[in-house]
Amino acid sequence: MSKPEIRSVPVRSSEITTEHIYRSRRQFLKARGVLGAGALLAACGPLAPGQSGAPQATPADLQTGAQTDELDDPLNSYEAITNYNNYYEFTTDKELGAVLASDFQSSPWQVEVTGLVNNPKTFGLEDLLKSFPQEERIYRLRCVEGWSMVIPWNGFPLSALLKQVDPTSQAKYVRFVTRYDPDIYPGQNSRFYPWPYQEGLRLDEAMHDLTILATGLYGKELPPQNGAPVRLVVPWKYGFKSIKAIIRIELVAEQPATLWSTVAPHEYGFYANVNPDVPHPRWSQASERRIGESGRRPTLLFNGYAEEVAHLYKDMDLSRYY
Ligand SMILES: Nc1nc2c(c(=O)[nH]1)N[C@H]1C(S)=C(S)[C@@H](COP(=O)(O)O)O[C@H]1N2
Ligand SMILES: [Mo]
Repeated sequence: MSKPEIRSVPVRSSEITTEHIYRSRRQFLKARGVLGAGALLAACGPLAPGQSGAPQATPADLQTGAQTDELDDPLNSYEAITNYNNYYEFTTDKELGAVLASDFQSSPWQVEVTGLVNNPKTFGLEDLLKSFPQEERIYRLRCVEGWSMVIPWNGFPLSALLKQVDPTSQAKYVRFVTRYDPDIYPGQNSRFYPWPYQEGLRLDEAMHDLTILATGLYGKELPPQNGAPVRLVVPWKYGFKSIKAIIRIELVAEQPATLWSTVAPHEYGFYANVNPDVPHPRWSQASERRIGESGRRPTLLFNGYAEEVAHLYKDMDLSRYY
């Protein structure tokens, strides 16, 4: 992977005040990793794009680490995010997903939301885009294998969708299912995995504001290899929880089975919260390789989102769950 370049924007003395005010506002917005699409472009220079003297944002600027997450780490490039993937329905080779998924038809697409809900509903992709205001969320994605990226997703909180279907009081968990069709997904011909890919969250995790359904990245529609047309993103958990190409969301009473915990229950738990102190049985989780960087960096508890999510697990022994 190529190293992201940081472009420095020359600042004239007359602009210093503007720059200062601009930055503090941006720090504030960044504190939650939330910036609108306009802010994404504005982040490329001290003046708004289009104002005289302001550098125009170009697609290249969006890919060069000109913007950062709330911990001040540069975003990974569009190139890196879309050419280094885990998508076992297509391939187990991270660099082949982009190639093998390129013809995937993600339209038309429907997501059935069903189970223990008062208003079961099937959403077309257009309904999802229209009914729920799309936001940008800049999140770290930490794969259980020990690599990570910073990705600017577009999408909306899963809680907004769940509120529409109105879970009953029996609903305690949410189950997510990826499409099953071995004719289009070559990997689903492998008998080693219990297809279709399934994942699950506890209802309070699913309702947490950080949990989103992503429909795009870098302001473009979601590429096939990243889970088009709609995928889950749960930034404080290992990447395998963030299931791609969802066709069904089911509210259930019991903890659902997941693909990875069925394949290897001692290696991939249901909770799978990022935790540097709980090693995977075959490797340490204390550090990680940020794609685009050389060397390793320390892994953060809950992937750096502890302040937001630690309360969800106050009754759990964190050393037992991963
Ligand atoms: N349906 C499905 N979802 C999936 C996977 C998969 O193989 N199939 N891989 C998971 C894993 S292991 C990771 S790390 C992330 C990778 O997401 P990305 O390719 O967008 O970076 O997707 C997750 N979601
Ligand atoms: Mo992963």
